[in-house]
Amino acid sequence: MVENNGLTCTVSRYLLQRLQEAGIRHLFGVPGDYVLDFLDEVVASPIQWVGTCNELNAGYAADGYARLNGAGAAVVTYCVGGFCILNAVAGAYAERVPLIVISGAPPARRREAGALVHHLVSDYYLQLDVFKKVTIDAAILTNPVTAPDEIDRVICNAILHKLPVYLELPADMAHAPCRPPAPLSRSVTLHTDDESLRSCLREAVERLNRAGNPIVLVGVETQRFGLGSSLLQFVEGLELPFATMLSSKSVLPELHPQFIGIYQGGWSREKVRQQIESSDCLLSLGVWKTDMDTGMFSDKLDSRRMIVAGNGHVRIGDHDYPNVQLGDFIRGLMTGVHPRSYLSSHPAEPYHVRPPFLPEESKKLTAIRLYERLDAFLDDRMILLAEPGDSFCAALEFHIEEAENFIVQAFYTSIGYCTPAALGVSCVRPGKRPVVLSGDGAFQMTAQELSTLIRQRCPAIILVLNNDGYLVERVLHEDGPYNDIQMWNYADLPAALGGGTHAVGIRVTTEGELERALTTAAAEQDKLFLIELCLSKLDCSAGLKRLGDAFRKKG
Ligand SMILES: Cc1ncc(C[n+]2csc(CCOP(=O)(O)OP(=O)(O)O)c2C)c(N)n1
Ligand SMILES: [Mg+2]
Repeated sequence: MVENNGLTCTVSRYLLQRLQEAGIRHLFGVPGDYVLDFLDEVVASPIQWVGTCNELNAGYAADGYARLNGAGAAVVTYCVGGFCILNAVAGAYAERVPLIVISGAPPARRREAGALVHHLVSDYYLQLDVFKKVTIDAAILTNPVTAPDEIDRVICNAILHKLPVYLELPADMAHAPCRPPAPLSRSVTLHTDDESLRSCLREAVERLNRAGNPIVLVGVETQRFGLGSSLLQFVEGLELPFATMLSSKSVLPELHPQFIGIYQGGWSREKVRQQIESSDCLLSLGVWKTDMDTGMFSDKLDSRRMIVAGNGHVRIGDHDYPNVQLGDFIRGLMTGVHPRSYLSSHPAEPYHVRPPFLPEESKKLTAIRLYERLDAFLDDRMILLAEPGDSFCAALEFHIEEAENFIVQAFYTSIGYCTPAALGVSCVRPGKRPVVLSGDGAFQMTAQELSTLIRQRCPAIILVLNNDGYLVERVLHEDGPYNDIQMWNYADLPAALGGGTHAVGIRVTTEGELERALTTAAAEQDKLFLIELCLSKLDCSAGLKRLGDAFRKKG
């Protein structure tokens, strides 16, 4: 009978099919009775289920996955799971990551009766209402006739806008028959107005050709919209110098001779700051002027000398051009702008050369020396994930060549993101090795996910900076007891979590020990390593020191 009506699919299978079309091969999450029927369909599908220790971590794993894959998804149960993943969804919204959340829910008969079922908070629409605030689109799939269209719309919106979405699947809908998926008719590219594009290109090309020292400032949006390769073609074709920011670090290769450094307002290296702020035509592409990217708004950029493109429009001086997508603008600039001869007048500088590192066997480990060594240790087969704290202050200075080899939550800055995100990264890029650089405080937030990394046989390298507490808070403000945390034996954790011979914990206190730990980790490619790096309580990178000085100066 079902066949006769053309209802050859079920809502679960329809959803799984669309997830696969979005490139999703793994689903992260925690089961609960309201999603078990859906999960049975997941395990019967080609999508791999990756159970995490809690839903927040599933959200972070799916976020890490989405950053490299174009979309990621997590499955949770009603409210207890839904509200646990909420912080990860808020982070994905702030950072523009297409994270798809699928939540189970009580069946219709309970909802319609207003029954007091387990996990209910107040009314049956509470979770949907809350998620509407942190997603671009959200729906409860209450009707199998409309569910396919709702699924299509919601998933396309995630991919189109690079923002999270929410789908609630009541338990009785999982096996409900529905029409099978037809080829997707929705567009997943945002619209550019041709006339607006032509006009802004005319003015931009004219300005760039007239400029004496044009520079491209590359922002994070270029990465979110996958524009790295067009951008590289553009700056190379025209031989334009470029700078990146913390959130867009490594979107373009950092050993490139046209790379001038990372701009972070008044926190930048002096030479980079001067170059950017004195350019007579700064082409700002997809820049978000966040506190972290502008050195707490200490940037001094003169909008009269700028071409600013991003978030669907272009602004040149005081002229506004709406409805111009960044990719179309960059591609348009490739014709019309005259190439420069930047390289002949600017030979590559020592900034582009990695300094050799010579360890001193029994010298106590210090932050500066550690970061110097880590910079040399990283290679193109590793993806570095750096936590807020001294980790990302230090990582900012590392030389990273490939766009996808650096992941940071530079705007939302929720500590604890990186260890679970490494799980997602490892699933989506099995040929690469995630390297997490985490403070001890950040690590303690989501440390359970080490267990899933072990279970999934992820050969991650987790570097825990053991400086006995919340150093960044100690540096930015007068210290207080709220910055202290329990001292863990971090290196013992892989064994305690059942790591066996596959997961190794190493405690490092000297330069010699660091050398041996890194050499072993590099040699044993298929094992997970947790390397505990013991540092003095107030020892930090030059970057964090600069940041602390700037904060204190402001008072
Ligand atoms: C989820 C969350 N809670 C609290 C904060 C505030 N916060 C920012 S950095 C930090 C301390 C980080 O300490 P640690 O991870 O040990 O790094 P360190 O500063 O020592 O390098 C805290 C608590 C945050 N960013 N995210
Ligand atoms: Mg710390």
